[in-house]
Amino acid sequence: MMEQKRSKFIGSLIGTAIGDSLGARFEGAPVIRDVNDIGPRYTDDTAMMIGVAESLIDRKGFDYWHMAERFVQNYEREPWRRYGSGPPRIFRMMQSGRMGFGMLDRDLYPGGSFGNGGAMRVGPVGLLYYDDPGSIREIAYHTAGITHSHELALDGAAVQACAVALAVLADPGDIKSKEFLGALRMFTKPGPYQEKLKLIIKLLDENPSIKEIVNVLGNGIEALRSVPAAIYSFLSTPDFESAVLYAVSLGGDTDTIGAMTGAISGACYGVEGIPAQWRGKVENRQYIEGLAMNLWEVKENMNVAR
Ligand code: RVK
Ligand code: MG
Ligand code: MG
Repeated sequence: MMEQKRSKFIGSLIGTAIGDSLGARFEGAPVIRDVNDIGPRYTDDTAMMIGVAESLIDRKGFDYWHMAERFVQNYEREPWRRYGSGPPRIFRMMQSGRMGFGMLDRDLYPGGSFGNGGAMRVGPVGLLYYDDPGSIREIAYHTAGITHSHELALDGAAVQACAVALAVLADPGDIKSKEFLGALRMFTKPGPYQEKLKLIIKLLDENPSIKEIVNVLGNGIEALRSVPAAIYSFLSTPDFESAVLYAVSLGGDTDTIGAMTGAISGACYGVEGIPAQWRGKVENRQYIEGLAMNLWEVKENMNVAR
């Protein structure tokens, strides 16, 4: 049982990098030609997920300032990872001394950013708190809020983190989609995300075309138009490979929908469920898998301390 959970932690982090690298390769490409040929590099989605994991491990839980500083340091080291337009500007504000009370994104966008940058990196929060929905919501909000304070970005991060947590709890040999969605809906606040989850229940019975899925769930850079697409990609497919390929085939923000689908699917199927060919090609694989093992150890120690 313990071994299975540990494998799920590794699967989720490496799954994020695979979905991101595959999606980055095919961003803007109308047809996927060689599905095994994942891109050589992951992008900001994985780089920021790594920052979240590093900080949770270093601090043995969530520490706002530590995580914010880690985001800035990781960006400084690798500014070329194709970040969204907001975060680098927020990092510059932080470097000029404006740590403030968060909400720096409100200088850039009215009401804050509703981009998917908060949701794309939140997987490690869903892993560390997979058995604690209250902490998932609180820490997903705080983690996203460093750069994304719009309600739709915060709720998107919470829903994505909860999907990762439910995937940790799911039996990979017997995923019950309706139960999974029922639990996710119970967790989700009434509003636009709950509406999307209701639509997913219906869509799963209908076997719709990609065009319909994009029309109904979206494939964009907004959290509300990408988190539901990732959840659908996971639930409508039987294994890790088909989930991530499906996510990328939706087009649009392919690296991010790929990364989020990879985080959920990897947390469900575990590292054994990930094709060796993909796993072997991921940039910084050993480092990312090491982080997952360290995160698992933090979780085990939390359980002992309880
Ligand atoms: C390049 C109007 C808003 C908005 C608001 C739009 C990487 C803006 C990753 C903004 C992901 C974009 C992606 C992204 C992650 C957000 N009003 N428009 N209130 N809030 N937008 O800048 O980290 O790919 O057009 O916060 O969420 O792979 O440029 O960045 O695909 O959403 O970037 O929001 O981006 P940002 P992010
Ligand atoms: Mg990206
Ligand atoms: Mg993207």
